[in-house]
This record gives sequence, C-alpha cells and structure tokens, in this order.
Amino acid sequence: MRIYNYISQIISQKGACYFILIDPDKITGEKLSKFTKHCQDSGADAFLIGGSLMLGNSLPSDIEIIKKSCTLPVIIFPGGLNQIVPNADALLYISLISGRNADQIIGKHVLAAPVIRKMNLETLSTGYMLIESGNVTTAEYMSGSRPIPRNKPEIAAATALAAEYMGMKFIYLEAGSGALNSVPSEMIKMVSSACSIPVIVGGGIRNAETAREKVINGAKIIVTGNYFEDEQNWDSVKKFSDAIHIKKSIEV
Ligand code: 1GP
Repeated sequence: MRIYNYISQIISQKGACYFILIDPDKITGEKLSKFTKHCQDSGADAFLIGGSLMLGNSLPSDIEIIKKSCTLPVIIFPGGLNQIVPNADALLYISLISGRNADQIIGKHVLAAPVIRKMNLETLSTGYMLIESGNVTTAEYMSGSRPIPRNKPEIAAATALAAEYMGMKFIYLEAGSGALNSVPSEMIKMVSSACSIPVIVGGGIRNAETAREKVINGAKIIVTGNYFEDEQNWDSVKKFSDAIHIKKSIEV
C-alpha cells in the first residue's frame, strides 16, 4: 500500500498527480539519468516504465538508473509478462476492461500473479480502457481489442463503474501513446462523476493546457510519454507539473 498511499496523498494535497512514462526502447543510460533527475526537480510525481511493445531487455537496469538519479517512485506499466521485474516500487495491474479479449482481462494476470507475489511487488489494480483516438495505436494493435468509440462516453462511464464495483483501485482512460487525439474531456467528466476511484488519463497529451483541461474535467492522474522523447521539450516538464497540480496553483 506504500505507493497507493503516496498517490492518494499527492491527489489530496495537489489536486492531481503527474506521471511521466518512460519507454526503455527510446531513452536509456546517461540521458535517462539526466531526464529523470530533471523531472523530479521540475515537480513530476512518479514514473511509469514499460509499454505495449518492448524490443530491448534493459528494464531492470533502466529502473536501477532511475533509482540512482532520483527518489521518485517507479511503477511498471507492463505490456507483457517479460516486463515484470523486482526492482520497481509497484506495478499497474491492468485489466483491459474496454476489450473482450479474455487473455488481456484475466489470462495474463493468472500467469503473472505468482511471479509478482514472489517479487513482493505492490500491485495497483487498474481498469484499463482504450479510447478511440483517430489512429490505430500500438496498444490497440498489440492487445487485439477494439477501443471504446470516442463519442460514447456513457459506455466508458458504465465500464468504469463496473470496474469500481469489482474492487479495482484506478481507472485508466488511454488514447494510446502518440495518439492523434487525446481522451475527450466530456468522457473524462462523465467517467469521473460516475465512479469514485481516481481516473488516470494518458495518450496524445502534448501541452500543459491540455493536461490542465483534463484535470479540470476530473482526471486525477495525467500521464505523458512521447512528448519528452525530444530533449528540446524537457524545459516544459515544469509547465506540465504546475498545470496538473491544480490545487497548488490555486493557493499560490
Ligand atoms: C500513457 O500512452 C500514454 O497513457 C502516453 O502517451 O506517449 O502520447 O504521451 P503519449
């Protein structure tokens, strides 16, 4: 419960939480260390690491690098069983509830559970929903499941509520990495008013204003990935953090 409590505390203190997604295939070594330290100095709250498709096998050493460069929690965002490693702080235990592919809803989880237990990794049980975003994303293709149509917020809201009733701790509305269009605000609003667990929103968020708009509409955790793969954008990590930490910016 250590990381769950940490996230809950950030949400109650700052209004929302900012996660930065690290794709180990895109950034590693010294650049990774420099980036993660910069993120901590700029107000990010935690790192997600992993992805729908990982070509390399540097995950444990990349986590090691992040842990040496800063003190922020590192949470695995697993695209497969090969991404379950012991040196992270927690793991998003994601069930792809927007799809009807049993393997992605429960099958992989059965295989993973004993491994996770042995590693003593904290699990953050998450109802994961793919939302149509204008192009076919890696997450959609790799999971073999159809996203929820972006103009059907009521389907997303009912699905989220079902996940809450099943005891899941978070909802993740995912447009997919590099999405053309991020998750619509109307859908975030409907989902976050339908359920009482925190709503994570990610995919295609490329500026601080968009991130803030998602928070205003009820998102409690914002995830960005792609945008900071370009070093020229690193300066705006602070802008994103300030925009997402809505409580703090109101008080100042
Ligand atoms: C995490 O997939 C996202 O939910 C990250 O998306 O890479 O488009 O920021 P981006």
